[in-house]
Amino acid sequence: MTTMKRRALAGLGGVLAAGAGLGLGELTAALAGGTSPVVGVGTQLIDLAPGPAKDWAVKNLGTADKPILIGTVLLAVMVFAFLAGAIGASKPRIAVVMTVLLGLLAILAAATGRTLATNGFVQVLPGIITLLIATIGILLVLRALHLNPFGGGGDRKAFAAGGSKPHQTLATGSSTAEHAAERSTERPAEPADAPAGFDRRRFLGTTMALGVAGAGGLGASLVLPEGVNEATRRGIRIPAAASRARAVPAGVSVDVPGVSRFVTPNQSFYRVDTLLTVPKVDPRTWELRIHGMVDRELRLNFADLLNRRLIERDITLTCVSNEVGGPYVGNARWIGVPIAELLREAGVQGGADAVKSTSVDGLTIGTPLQALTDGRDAIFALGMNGEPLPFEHGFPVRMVVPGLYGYVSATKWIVDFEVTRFSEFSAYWTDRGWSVEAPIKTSSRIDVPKGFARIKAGPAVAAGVAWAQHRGIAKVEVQVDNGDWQPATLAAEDTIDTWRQWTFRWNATPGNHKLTVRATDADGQVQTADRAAPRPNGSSGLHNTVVMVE
Ligand SMILES: Nc1nc2c(c(=O)[nH]1)N[C@H]1C(S)=C(S)[C@@H](COP(=O)(O)O)O[C@H]1N2
Ligand SMILES: [Mo]
Repeated sequence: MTTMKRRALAGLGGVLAAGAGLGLGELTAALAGGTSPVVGVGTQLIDLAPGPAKDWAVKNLGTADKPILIGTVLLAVMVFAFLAGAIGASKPRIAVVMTVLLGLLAILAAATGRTLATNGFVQVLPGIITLLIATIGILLVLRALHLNPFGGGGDRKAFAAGGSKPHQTLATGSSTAEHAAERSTERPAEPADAPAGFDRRRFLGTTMALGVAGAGGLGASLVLPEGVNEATRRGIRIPAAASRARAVPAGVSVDVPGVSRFVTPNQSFYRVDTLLTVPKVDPRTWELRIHGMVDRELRLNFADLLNRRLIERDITLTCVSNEVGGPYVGNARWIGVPIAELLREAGVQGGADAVKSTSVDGLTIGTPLQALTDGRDAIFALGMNGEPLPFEHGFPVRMVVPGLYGYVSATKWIVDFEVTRFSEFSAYWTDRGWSVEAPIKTSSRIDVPKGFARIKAGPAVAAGVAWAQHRGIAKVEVQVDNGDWQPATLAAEDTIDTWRQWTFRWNATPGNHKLTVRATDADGQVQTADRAAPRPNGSSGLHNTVVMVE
């Protein structure tokens, strides 16, 4: 057998050994909980990634960033494992060391990553299984290739299992013509110090077993139901709110095709989070702990929340990462428990100015205490648009606070709520260069016409949305080319916490025209034309669109 072929086989063996480790590691994670090796490493990459890299991914990959990251991690592991095996064909000890390193990486990611609400050992168990299985796997592969990683300087010596004639002992029962041919052709062809022989039957058996373990483990981990399922979620009945949202006024939606729907359907509601897999938290075991600088610590389960006074409100959510004209804004009808009432029950102590909330995956968000107690409708939301929260949007419970960007207020999958001081902690995003406090900036967007749309000359209509949550929109104006600012027609206002639609009728003359929009909030603040990137506290600048009039 040629050295090349031998390296290729060893490389393949390395891949299958790592694959078996990963597959059974994933299965352990699915069965016992703990950090999945692939997701654990991927999540660490997200958390360690420099801010600009993350911004780039959010902007250019959107929700595909997650599958792409998982695929990249898997590919990198497989390339590394192949190299480990291939190098092992001449230096078997290195193959073992590299494989152990892979396993250690999974354990390290689990041990240092954001902690789930499980105990420490369970957390790293999938990583340990990965390390053990992958290491045993590579040892078996090397053995089938008659390579001995333990043989001191004689790395290339065959395993001496059962005597000084390893080939005969290892190849028991394989006295087929094939094997004889293999032996007789390869022996003379290889240099004197080449590894002695190759046990084809054992190699096949080993690699097949590893392949089955890897694929089986991975497959089973994917089909095993995790946490609670969709039927359970849909089965939850949220009682009618004691305080209903007021009926949405008739005129909130302008009748122009292409304008965002006033209520964003859950399926098309934007989604921003740092998770590779959506948590499926079981509401039967879920608990929220309210503690810190309070007189009485509160522990509430899901039923406790369902039994409290519920309020229902329309609130428009916005992500700080939204670029001028961007899509990360959506409006929904939320139902839940007023946060202020629970804070009153707990008794907030003097000196506190913040709440640090934590989600089930360990992500932290810092919110000014004032925004939770100043009378606005900050809620622990249980429902969104008439159904229990979708898993992607924080099931079973999330925070919603009118007027603040999501990263400082909208904790999904919340499990912990600690009254504290901003000086006592730094939250996940603040550690990554985003501002500690971030009220939503007054903004507006042109939905129609789309950029570079072709329209007919004559009477034309532009339309879109504007938002300045918790202040309200007072005015929207449109500028054609460099002309005067002209008032747009505002649709009816639902509440000051929701976005507002607008239309603008103009007489389109042939040629290219630029339409620019700006909003003024109810405090009289005119949306600034100064361009700012989303970091550190939200984009600013005016949205414009160019139309081609024919
Ligand atoms: N647990 C958790 N909550 C989170 C986030 C997150 O990454 N993890 N992202 C926040 C951000 S940046 C925003 S804009 C909103 C988005 O909520 P949505 O995905 O339901 O639209 O959730 C917030 N809550
Ligand atoms: Mo966000």
